[in-house]
Parts: sequence; C-alpha cells; structure tokens
Amino acid sequence: MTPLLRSRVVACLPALALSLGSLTGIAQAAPLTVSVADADGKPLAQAVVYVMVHGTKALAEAGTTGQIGQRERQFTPQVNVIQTGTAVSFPNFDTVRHHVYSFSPIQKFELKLYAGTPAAPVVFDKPGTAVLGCNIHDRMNAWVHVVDTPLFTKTDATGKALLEVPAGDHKLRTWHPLLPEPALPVEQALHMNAAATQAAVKLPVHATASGTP
Ligand SMILES: [Cu+2]
Repeated sequence: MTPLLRSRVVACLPALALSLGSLTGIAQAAPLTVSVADADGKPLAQAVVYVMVHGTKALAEAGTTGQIGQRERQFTPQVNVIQTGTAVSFPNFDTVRHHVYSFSPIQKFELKLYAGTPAAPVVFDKPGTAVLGCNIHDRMNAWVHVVDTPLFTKTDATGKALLEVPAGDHKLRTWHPLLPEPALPVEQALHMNAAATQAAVKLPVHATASGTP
C-alpha cells in the first residue's frame, strides 16, 4: 500500500461509520418537545405533529393497524394520525347503528349501516387528510391525517407534543382540523443534534373548547 493510499483509507473511516449509523437506524435520537399555539398564542390541543426524516420508511410496517371507534354517537378519537398503509377498523360500541363514510380523495369509502365491527378494515394507502362522517348522525365527525413517516404524535391539552427524533436536518409538520381546507400541514425546518430540543409552532386558527371545529 502506498502512503498516499493509506492516508485516504484512514480519512474515509469516519465517513463510513457515519453512513453505517444512519443506514442501520442507530443515529442517536433525542427528545423533541413541540409547543403548538393558535393565532392568539393559546395552547392548541389535538394538533398532529410529525417529523419527515430523510431515509425513514414512508409506509407503515406490514400489519400495522389502527382503530376509530364510535361511542355515544361520536367518533373516538376524533383526530387521528396514522402512517401511510395503516389498516383502520371502525368498531361501533353504541347500540344504535352507524353508517361511516369519507368523500375525501385520499380514501373514499362507505361502511353501510352496521353494528359491531365491520369485517374488513379500511387501508389508508395515500398521505393526506380524510374527513369522516356518519350518514345517520350529522354531528359525528372525525379526521384521519395520513403521514409518510413513523415519527408522529398529537399535542396534549397543554398544546405540547413529545417525539424522539434522530440527529439531522428534518422537516417538522403540524396539522389541525381547524386549518382551512384543503388542509395542508404547516411546515418548518427542524435541526436536531443529540440534545433535547424545543420547537414552537403557531397555526393560523382559533382554538375551540372542544379542540375541533
Ligand atoms: Cu352514526
């Protein structure tokens, strides 16, 4: 080995270690706390918060499932975030029957008047937002925000969300059902190193007592 070649090999080692780390998903993650506020600076509950990380899988692992129940003539939960490819079941816990539908382009479906749990779940295979309703009960409404990342959560009653995020430069996205349609998420740059990080997001909405429209 010539001296020139040897020095090149040595110089390449740190870069190789770094790329192996990100390939195997062992990049060090650190806690990210996101505080979401409305236009008046009030904490916004039920906001969907997610991070787009280069190199993570857009699609959920095969067999990933979710559930949106119906209880006391309302969907539960009303605001949902799932990864693309998730199969969602719609169990009816009420004694009355429901007729669940979505006219949203990402997933148009109809579960005709039923009691109990429909046999086939609904697979949400495109990212975006689906708005759900019930043909029988007009006041029943729910939202399914489908995201191309496994790193997602929702804000609590104090408007805070917590995620574990690997180091790097990412996109932080926030969505809420009070946003005007078409409901695109609000996006901002996010830099994570190996330390706990705080981020603040302000959405152009006005918080309601129920947290939904
Ligand atoms: Cu109903």
